[in-house]
Amino acid sequence: MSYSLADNQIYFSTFVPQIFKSDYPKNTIHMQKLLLLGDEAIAQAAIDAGMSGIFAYPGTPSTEITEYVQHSKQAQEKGIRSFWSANEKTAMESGLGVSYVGKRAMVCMKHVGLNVAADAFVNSAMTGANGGLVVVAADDPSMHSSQNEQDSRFYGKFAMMPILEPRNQQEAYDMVHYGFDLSERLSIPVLIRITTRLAHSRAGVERKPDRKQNEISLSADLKQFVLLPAIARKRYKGLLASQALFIDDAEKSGFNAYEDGPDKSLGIITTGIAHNYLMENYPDRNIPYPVLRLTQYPVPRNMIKRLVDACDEILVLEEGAPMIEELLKGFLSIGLKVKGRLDGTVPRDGELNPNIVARALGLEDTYGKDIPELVAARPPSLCVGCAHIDAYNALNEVLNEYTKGRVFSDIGCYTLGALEPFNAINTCVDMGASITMAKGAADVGFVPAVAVIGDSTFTHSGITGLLDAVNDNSFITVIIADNSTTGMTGGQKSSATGKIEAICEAVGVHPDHIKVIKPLKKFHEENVKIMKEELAYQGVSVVIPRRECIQTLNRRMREKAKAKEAVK
Ligand SMILES: Cc1ncc(C[n+]2csc(CCOP(=O)(O)OP(=O)(O)O)c2C)c(N)n1
Ligand code: SF4
Repeated sequence: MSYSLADNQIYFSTFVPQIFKSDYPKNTIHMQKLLLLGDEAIAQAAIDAGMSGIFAYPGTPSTEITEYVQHSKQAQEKGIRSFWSANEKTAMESGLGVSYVGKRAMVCMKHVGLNVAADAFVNSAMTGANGGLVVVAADDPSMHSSQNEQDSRFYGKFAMMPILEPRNQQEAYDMVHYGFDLSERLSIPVLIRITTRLAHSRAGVERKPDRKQNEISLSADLKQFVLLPAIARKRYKGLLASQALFIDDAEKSGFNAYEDGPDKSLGIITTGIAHNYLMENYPDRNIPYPVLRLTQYPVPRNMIKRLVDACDEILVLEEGAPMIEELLKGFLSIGLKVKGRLDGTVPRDGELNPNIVARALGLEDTYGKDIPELVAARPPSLCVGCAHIDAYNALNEVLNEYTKGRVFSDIGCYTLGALEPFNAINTCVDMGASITMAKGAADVGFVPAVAVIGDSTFTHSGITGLLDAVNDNSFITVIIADNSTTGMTGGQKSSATGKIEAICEAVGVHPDHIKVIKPLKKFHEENVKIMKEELAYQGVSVVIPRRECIQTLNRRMREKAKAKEAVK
């Protein structure tokens, strides 16, 4: 991590040792203060706040929240359910089910996962919550490991639900407790939006007392979750009326704060972690300008008005899209002078850092060093011995007989097949798009069209696409690269394991055209022959290269050896 966080430095100075993942259970039981990643702080808070279930689909930078709960002895003792769902939508709906029975649930995903969960997410604002429901979306500005840098706050605003955006790990912990209470008090799901730096940097976190889980208790209104038009219309009016309460809460909760300063030539608005970047530039903590620190939405109108009335110009520092800045500027940008991402004071894209903030304030850069060339120029690559390598070597040989550009791929480790030396794939858009894009292309005459999809991605969003292809008898070959795990995000359990052939057959793929191959060098010729035959087949065929991910295999072996050692 190239930047230290001003507020976090205070916590570090009061805190002690480095804690590693393997220490979870020990720490969660005996220590009141923990050194935690932002993700872990959220997980620990949910455990302490009486959560009954957590549902998620892995995705950087959100994955560690659910992993922490899965490793926590305290969570086990409290009987907390935790589950890697098939995708973000099923996770969101399971969380809503927990809320329906009056218990507390958390649902976690990366920002693009919210696109997948959007139907359930937006409608959950209409049903409202019964037990506390907290949805965590982890955004990835600068796209460290994502295909876009969309800002999840827009989803919260769109759904008209309260959003919490912590500045630091302690606030992340506190906001989970607050979010569950708010959700139950105002009967609404709450969105917590974090970004990569907060999710993946550590700070000391002080815990709150452990809270019991809620008992099962249904809503007094048994029609609350029935969104038939007549009911939905009433609920929508209720949601609109609640906005005033949500704003009032944002004005009064204490998470948003107005810090006055003597120089009124400029007023600064920070959102979430941007406040830390501002503080980095004032180590003595004396900022000359008034600062409005925003971490709870809807935007607190009175606080904004106070700052605007007091200052000549406004600088908006927000991580992600210029959401508040656009709001203040208005459509015609008349009157109030607002600086930020839209006028170039701050770069339009990418994450913030203390130096970007320094430049916006006309200060000298003070932090960070350039990343050494050796590290900066290091491209990602498939692990040595990865099964995807052997699958691509076979596929490339078969496709040598055709014109280029025929492989529609998906998102996972196998996407690295786009790079040298493989140059094996031609698309990567969103989870599941491989099969459906191949179908579209094949349907209009681009034959053979090949889809490459991983096992976890297949059960996330590939099955319905395969059903479309079968129902329309599209001429495609689907390669389901089965390494029995969700490799790209660190080897979580894959919903597909042990089920792929049965799923394909159930969807309607002819059993004669579901072929399992072993992606190893010694089977190369045989694998080429099978792929060649299936590419020539005029219908839907599936080839499943199956060999475990090297990383999970090694991990299993190490654990086995350790267990053996412990028995001796
Ligand atoms: C909607 C969405 N959710 C989550 C992710 C994060 N993600 C990227 S690839 C991937 C799964 C990869 O697993 P698999 O398909 O089995 O391929 P592998 O990496 O094991 O080769 C996940 C969860 C994402 N990019 N988009
Ligand atoms: S983590 Fe597993 S699937 Fe991903 S590149 Fe490495 S061996 Fe292949």
